[in-house]
Amino acid sequence: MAERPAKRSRRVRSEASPSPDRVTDAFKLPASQPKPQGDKSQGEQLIAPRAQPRMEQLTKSEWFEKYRLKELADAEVFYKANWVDSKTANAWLKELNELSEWYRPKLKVYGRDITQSREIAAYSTSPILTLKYSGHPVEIHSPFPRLLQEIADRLSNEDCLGNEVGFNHCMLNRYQSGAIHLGKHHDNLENKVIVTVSLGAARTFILERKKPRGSKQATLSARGPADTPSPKLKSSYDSDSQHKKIILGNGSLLVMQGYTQHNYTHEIPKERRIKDPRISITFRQLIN
Ligand SMILES: O=C(O)CCC(=O)C(=O)O
Repeated sequence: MAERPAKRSRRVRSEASPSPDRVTDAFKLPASQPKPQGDKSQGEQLIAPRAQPRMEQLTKSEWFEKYRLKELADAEVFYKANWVDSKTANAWLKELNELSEWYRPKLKVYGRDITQSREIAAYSTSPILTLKYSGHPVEIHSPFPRLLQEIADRLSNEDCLGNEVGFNHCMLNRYQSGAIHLGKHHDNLENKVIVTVSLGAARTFILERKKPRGSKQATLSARGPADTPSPKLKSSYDSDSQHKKIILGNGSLLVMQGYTQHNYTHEIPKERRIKDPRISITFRQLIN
């Protein structure tokens, strides 16, 4: 099936990825929200709703010292291989494959609907969260399935990212083989932290520095996340910091935060020699 051409325009947009262009508030339950009914199968016992996650950025020094890709200027990207062992990763892959919510999202390209080659399944912690992807509403299911909640809890454990780094949205991407790719894009700039857990076939992930308008040595103007000031970032435009290939292995963890989405695009290129499937679990923090 046709995929959106990666170089259609000089301006890289987030359309290749299911980034939201409208998000309604998922975190504050409105006054009209019905009280959760809970599981009444055992007497009148009600299950308390899960507390909404805290959604801060990763600040743990261990991650900055051990896992940060320091060569990427003006970005905070962390990579931890073997976050879980291959047995666990394979079991997760098998279970997620069986979810019933997989579908192929559509993109609008030059006014025409194009069905993407990869499949997605999307979940949120709150049923009132909505988002659109290239003009199409994303099919979001709520709450997280048990396994995804378990993985989110592991991420927010003190032994991992820490309990202030929580997530209210999760998108799965399924690449049936290396012929399936995801074009160059950046994610919605309001995502403060994006975490990718990779399961199955190892795939290449390319981060590429966005070219500032005008001269190569120009100062790159970047807007910060919604709740931070908007500094002018000096672009250190040397070759090392422009381009980075990472092989996302089975059971690995990739974290992007800070100004990464402002300054870099990312993509999963085609690798036709790869015949096995891969699922990526991307946890995000959606904010208005
Ligand atoms: O599959 C991946 O690792 C990349 C996913 C991605 O770039 C995205 O969801 O925006």
